[in-house]
Amino acid sequence: MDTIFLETIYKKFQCQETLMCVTEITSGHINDTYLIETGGSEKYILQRINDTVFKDVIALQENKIKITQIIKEYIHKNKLTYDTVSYVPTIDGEYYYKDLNSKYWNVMKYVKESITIDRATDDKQVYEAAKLFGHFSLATATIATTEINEILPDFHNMNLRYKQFEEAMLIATDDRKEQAAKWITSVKKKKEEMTQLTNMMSKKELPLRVTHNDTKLSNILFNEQGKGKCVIDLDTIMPGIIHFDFGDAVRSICSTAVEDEEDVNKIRFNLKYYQSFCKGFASVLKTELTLLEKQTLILGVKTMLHIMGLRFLTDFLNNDNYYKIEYPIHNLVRAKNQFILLEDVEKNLLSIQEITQKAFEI
Ligand code: GN1
Ligand code: MG
Repeated sequence: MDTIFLETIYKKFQCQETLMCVTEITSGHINDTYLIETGGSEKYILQRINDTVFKDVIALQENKIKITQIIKEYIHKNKLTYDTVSYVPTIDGEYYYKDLNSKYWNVMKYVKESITIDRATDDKQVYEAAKLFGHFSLATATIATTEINEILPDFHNMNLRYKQFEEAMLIATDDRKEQAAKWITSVKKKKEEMTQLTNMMSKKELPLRVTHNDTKLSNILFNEQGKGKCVIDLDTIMPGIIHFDFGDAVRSICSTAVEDEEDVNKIRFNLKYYQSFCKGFASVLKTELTLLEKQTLILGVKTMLHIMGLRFLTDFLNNDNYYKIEYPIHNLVRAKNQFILLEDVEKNLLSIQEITQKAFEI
């Protein structure tokens, strides 16, 4: 996007420093994100919110402000060294700006001395990530789920995702269906097992919590010494079940490959990382989680791997109208990656059970 235009948007926010340089950050699949470097000591993140996905931006911003406030208080009260995202208001005092094309923008302060990681490279990072997501859950347990807007209703509801898959099958080209044939057959077979958590949630068998719903590794900021610093990307915070956050984090953190690795031989479930993740998560949440929650955590891992694969596959069948892609079969590669990782989880189920039971004292 044009720098002059981005500068005009930047100036609508209460940022004092002169804009010097704009760089696009391309890792997200949904919003358009830019790093703003300035003449002063602060840097900013300017983001155009995808309003096809996020239809109620005002409710979205309301959630983000509420959650950052709660996290700030939790960190202070518990004397933790973590940080939180901090949003910058516009000149008019709002936390979003609507441009002349009716597109919505928001600005965050860049968290100083922080780095992101796409693929875990040591146990310590994994343990740190787990603790941080654990604290996110404890911090947000201090407010009622009814205080949080349901930004994307049924986001992790498997019935909705199967419905969207079935609709995509009706309009998909023969060519795309042929390329994805193996995985189409496989998701059809797994429907019953993969819908179990959704059913338990509808029957209110699992406690509703405030969940982040996008707990991938790249949504954590680390400091340069590898210590977890801050949870970012607060877009999808909604009422949910702990499995969404545990499962989503494990699927991304315990993989030996990035989410769009094409070489299936490189995609494995790292048991050592899983052990570190469980240890870190349990160190914060062991007494908070119910027995049934703990007993079904592994189903959470399988479900989140499956739902991500299913959503990528559906988008491929829909001619890629949801996620940003960099090449024609990108979504199919992503889907296959998640399904292969799920197969490896299934192969290692006994060890995974043992690790989980030990860490959570089930
Ligand atoms: C999307 O935009 P990004 O990368 O934060 C998606 C998540 C998926 C993720 C997969 C609103 O998140 O659900 O887990 O891609 N967010 C939305 O990497 O659909
Ligand atoms: Mg996200």
